[in-house]
Amino acid sequence: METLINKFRKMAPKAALLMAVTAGAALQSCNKMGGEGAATAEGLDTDAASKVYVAPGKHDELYSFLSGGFNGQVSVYGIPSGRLLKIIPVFSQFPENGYGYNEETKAMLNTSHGFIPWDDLHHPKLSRTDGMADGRWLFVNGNNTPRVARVDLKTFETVEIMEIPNSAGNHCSPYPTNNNEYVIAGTRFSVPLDMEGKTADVSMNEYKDKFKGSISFVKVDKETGDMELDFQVLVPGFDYDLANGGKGPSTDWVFFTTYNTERSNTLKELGASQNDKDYLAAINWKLAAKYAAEGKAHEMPANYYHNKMDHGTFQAKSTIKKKVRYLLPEECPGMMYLIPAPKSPHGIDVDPTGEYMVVNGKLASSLPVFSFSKMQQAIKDKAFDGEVSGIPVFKYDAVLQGEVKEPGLGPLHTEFDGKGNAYSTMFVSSEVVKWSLKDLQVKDRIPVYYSPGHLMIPGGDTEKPYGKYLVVMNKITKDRFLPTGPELMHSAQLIDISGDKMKMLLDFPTVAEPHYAQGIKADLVAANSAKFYKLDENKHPQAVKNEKDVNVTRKGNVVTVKMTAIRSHLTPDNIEGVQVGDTVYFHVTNLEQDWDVPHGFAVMGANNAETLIMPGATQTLKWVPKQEGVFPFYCTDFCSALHQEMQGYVRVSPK
Ligand code: CUK
Ligand code: CUA
Repeated sequence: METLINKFRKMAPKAALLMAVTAGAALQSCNKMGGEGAATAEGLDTDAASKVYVAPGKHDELYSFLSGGFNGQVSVYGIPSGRLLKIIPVFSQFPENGYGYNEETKAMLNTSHGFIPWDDLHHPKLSRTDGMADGRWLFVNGNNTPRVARVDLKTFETVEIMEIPNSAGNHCSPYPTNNNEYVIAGTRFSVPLDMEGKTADVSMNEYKDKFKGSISFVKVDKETGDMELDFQVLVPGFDYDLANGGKGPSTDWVFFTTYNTERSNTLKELGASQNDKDYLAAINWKLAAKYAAEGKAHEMPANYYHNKMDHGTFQAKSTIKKKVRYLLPEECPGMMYLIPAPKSPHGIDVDPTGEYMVVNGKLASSLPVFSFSKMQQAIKDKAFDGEVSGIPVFKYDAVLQGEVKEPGLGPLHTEFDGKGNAYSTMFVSSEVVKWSLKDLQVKDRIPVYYSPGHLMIPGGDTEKPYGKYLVVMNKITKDRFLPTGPELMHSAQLIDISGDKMKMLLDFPTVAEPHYAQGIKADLVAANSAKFYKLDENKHPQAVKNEKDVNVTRKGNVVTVKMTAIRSHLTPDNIEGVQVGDTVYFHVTNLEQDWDVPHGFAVMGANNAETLIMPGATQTLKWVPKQEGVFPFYCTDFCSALHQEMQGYVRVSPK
């Protein structure tokens, strides 16, 4: 492998770049050649089994939250065991618990484009207190139909989804500032904008002048976590890739990598982008907020949904917003700067001290490190090299700390251990590379299988990384697991980073495609985790808290069934009086007041077939029977020795 890497390094930059893009596959087959044995040996800790073994009945040390990528969900794994603890549906319907199917949660998936049952989720970020993950909420981005969502970690449920207007591909998102003042979300694609809410008439050839990017500032309520879109900053029409925020001295800043800075409407040929460099954009979010508060913001029509789950009634509601405020950088001096960066960079990561901004130059295979204090000095000295749409561009050398020497091929993302080291994934050369922030020298490399995307050190994006484990999320699995047809689960690998040398501990399959992840000490989340919903706090309008109060009522052709579930019966269990073509609502209240005793509810032939009701909660299945007959219903979750007896019938009579 070494020789292949060296061959790339000796090539002319452009040829190397193009080669590097396609080289992943070649390297993977190299890695594979030795067969199973070769793929498992390198870097393996001799004591790996005992380091990841969590005995039956014992708990893991950490929670990790991995994005599900194209499944629109978040999966929760215990670290170090790699055991799957939970899947949390966010932007996609989830048959396991009825999310997005039952009447209560459907509204969570409403957008200005209609009901969207499936999206692409890339980046989970934990809420923060003083720069440290606090275990209260998890913010995630919807990538395809731009949205930001909030998961409440008391219940591990999605409680809020905010659509982002003037955005297309909400990829540099979400970034919570150090006390959740804002969750910041940047668009990937630039969009045509005429500031009057009309966008369709712009020709693709006018891209350069008429397309703009947007960075959204979503305000987060300190107590409740409720989100509100405060304002946007409309930025030049580049493509924006990833974001991360400052810490310590750079706390007020957020940084974005950009590509296609020549603003071409087609990137088909890599050569279409002629620029050698793209930019790292720096925005002072505190100053932006100040400008917005001082009346510098304009307003334009917009149309976006804000969906919220009410925990009292268990019902989600959509509100449609019609306006958005925006700032223009050219009117807000000192708010935004551009730093030249290697062409088409991917991740931007800020070290725990807040002094170094690491840009992962995937195509140039370079890792430049920029200095925040040099950037401050360059602002004072006006060390600029032109401007773009009124935004000053720094001189490269004025803000550069240095470049990591020979990092590897295709750097994508970097995290930190809090001991002065950075760890970067090399997508093309399939390795994690450890290097020192002090001298920018590579200290260690470990091969990973294969083609890593993000990596995560628990706390690694905060001021105090835990520094013991590293989870790397690989894009290609191939021979790591038993063959399962053309597609294999993605593979994550757990690496021990507590010593000088990285040591491979564990492979574990992940659900769909994890992009980023977060890790946090188990106690910070476990201590607040709800065990059930209190029945006396259930304010669902159709809740029934006592079996004696169940009933079936009719209004026109709408039949309302208020029913209960408790071990081991559904009440009522014989329902009469329904006719073909009626709209029937089964409102099922789970009367249990005990941890981990959900009941399921399914009706034969119902197209919204099932739901799962948590203890103390009420959920609703809608059914429009199309045939007459006697239809059974039953509990789908094996809840007691009499689970199989938890059943009943509903009669549907001709109209
Ligand atoms: S992206 Cu997936 S590997 Cu969407 Cu954060 Cu870099
Ligand atoms: Cu309730 Cu099975």
